Amino acid sequence: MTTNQSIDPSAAALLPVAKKQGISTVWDRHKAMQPQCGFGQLGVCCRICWKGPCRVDPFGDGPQVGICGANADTIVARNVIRMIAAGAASHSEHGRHIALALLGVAKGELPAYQIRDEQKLRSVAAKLGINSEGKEIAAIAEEIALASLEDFRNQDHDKPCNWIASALTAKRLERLAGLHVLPHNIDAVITQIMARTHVGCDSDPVNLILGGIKGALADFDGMCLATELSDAVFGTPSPVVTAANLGVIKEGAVNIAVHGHNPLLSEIVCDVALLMDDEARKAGAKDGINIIGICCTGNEVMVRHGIPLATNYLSQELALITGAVDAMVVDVQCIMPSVSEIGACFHTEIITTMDDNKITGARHVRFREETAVENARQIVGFAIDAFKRRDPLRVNIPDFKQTAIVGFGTEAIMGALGAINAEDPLKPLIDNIANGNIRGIALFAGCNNTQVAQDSSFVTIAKKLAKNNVLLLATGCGAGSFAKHGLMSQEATDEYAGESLKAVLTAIGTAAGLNGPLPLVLHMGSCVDNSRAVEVAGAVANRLGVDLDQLPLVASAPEAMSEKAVAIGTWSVALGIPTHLGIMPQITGSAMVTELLTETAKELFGGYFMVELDPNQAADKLLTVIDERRKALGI
Ligand code: XCC
Repeated sequence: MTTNQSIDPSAAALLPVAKKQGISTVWDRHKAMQPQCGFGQLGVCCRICWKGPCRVDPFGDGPQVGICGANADTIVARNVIRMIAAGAASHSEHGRHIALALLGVAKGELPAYQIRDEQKLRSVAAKLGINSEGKEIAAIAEEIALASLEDFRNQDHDKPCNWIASALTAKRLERLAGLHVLPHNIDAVITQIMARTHVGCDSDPVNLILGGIKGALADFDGMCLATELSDAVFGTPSPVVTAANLGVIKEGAVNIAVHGHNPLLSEIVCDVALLMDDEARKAGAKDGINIIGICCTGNEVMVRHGIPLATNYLSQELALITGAVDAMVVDVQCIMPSVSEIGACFHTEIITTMDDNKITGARHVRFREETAVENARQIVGFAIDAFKRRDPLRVNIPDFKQTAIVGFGTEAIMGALGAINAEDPLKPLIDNIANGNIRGIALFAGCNNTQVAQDSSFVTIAKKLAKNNVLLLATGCGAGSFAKHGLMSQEATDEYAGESLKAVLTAIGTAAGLNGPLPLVLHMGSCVDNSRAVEVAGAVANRLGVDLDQLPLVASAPEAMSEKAVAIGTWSVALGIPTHLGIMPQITGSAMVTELLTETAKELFGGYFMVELDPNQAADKLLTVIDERRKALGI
């Protein structure tokens, strides 16, 4: 293992174990894949029809157009917007699943679930313009579920989706409407992207990219509803102290890893694990059942219930190589197919649960909301049985874990600020931005990628920004990186925050009853929870009477990998946020598309992509952008 692979100490401890046991990991496969296809890296390989594959010669010597006549600009634009469509489909399908579950709860058909946060439900109703006065909770829930599902059904092209219309500033909505990129129906917009990129359809790269931006905004809509409805059903996050990294696995417990994205399953597994704890103890597990999280399912249960996070995307296989995970139960997205093979090298049950997400070699328990408790009991039962087969001689749990204070959703941030000024919670934040104590705000999102040493770019950029008094927010596997490396602790604030940022975080944290500062990085949740950051930013913008593209706010996805990250980055740009990528996006085979997304976007949306692979320089560039914005605001 070299630091080229990961800076996570658990990886350093476990990769030699994997090697010794002849188990290949994502890093081995990355190495075996070299050199990677240059045409693919540039985005100039077209596989959209069977006359192809075609690829344009980037050096100008060979063919400059595909067999149908599509040039590099068209090919690159088509490829990237299909990625956006897939990302939007993933988040929105997750959102639809939650909306349908909320409808089931409202109708009394799903006894395993309740509305855990009625206040949130009412505030969601208000946001969507639903009058909840004098209505029963179930009736309000039904109206909200139907209004959410309307975002998948509306056929009026001039009527934007309900959630996006409720989430953005009036100025932003007007700007997006003017560019004809406001989505009216998530499903329709995704379908349009697939249709317009079919052979012989849209070949104008600008028109294609605008279609992609509409798809990215549909992605945003799906994320907003997934987040807000999940809060109503499972509870709104509030600060909780927990831990992260593979040291959260307990030798004496039945360890069940929940992995994927959708909390509908993991929430019930957590509930049922409590009920079956005795059974685990009877099977010899002196510490009962220990639920641990991976990827965004991990983030969901971490921010709501303080369930410890075992790891983020790139080291999901290493959790299995500890030899102490008895079951890995997965729902959807970001689950490496390799886990079933590695699970089979140990006693570990890999359990898939969703009809549209099976893995060859894994056990499948068909999860249904109607039978959620029964399904979860079966899953926990498999884990307990597996525990009995665990080989103690093969257990290698790295002794690394860090304390993490997590659970900073919009309400928690407003609550903490409200402890300083109850009448006007935004005032302390705005005052401290205006006087420069907080130089700006950076939202970290996105995955890990084998092209970067795992977590290294996140950690390097965050430390530099914090030193320069930038307030840090994080979601997804970015949040996982910070939690694992101890940056979501009060000690990290003391150690890494610049003086003025430290003073602000200390004042807020102390007033909010944390007995010290807020953590250096605020964990807002999973990837769909990026919508929470937009909510806070929108409130600040509204209060200042400006739009999102005027705020000293930046986003960074330094280790991005998935199609979902492409969609998120693109809506971030469309909302006016300068968005850093630390991975070379697969678009550079077209100078035109590259310019559109990094330059022209600035004029159209105020936001734009900035690509910088070196994390130190990326931090400097983000600081420059923050300062530009401050200057324009006259602060
Ligand atoms: Fe997946 Fe959300 Fe990326 Fe992590 S950050 S690798 S998308 S789990 Ni979403």
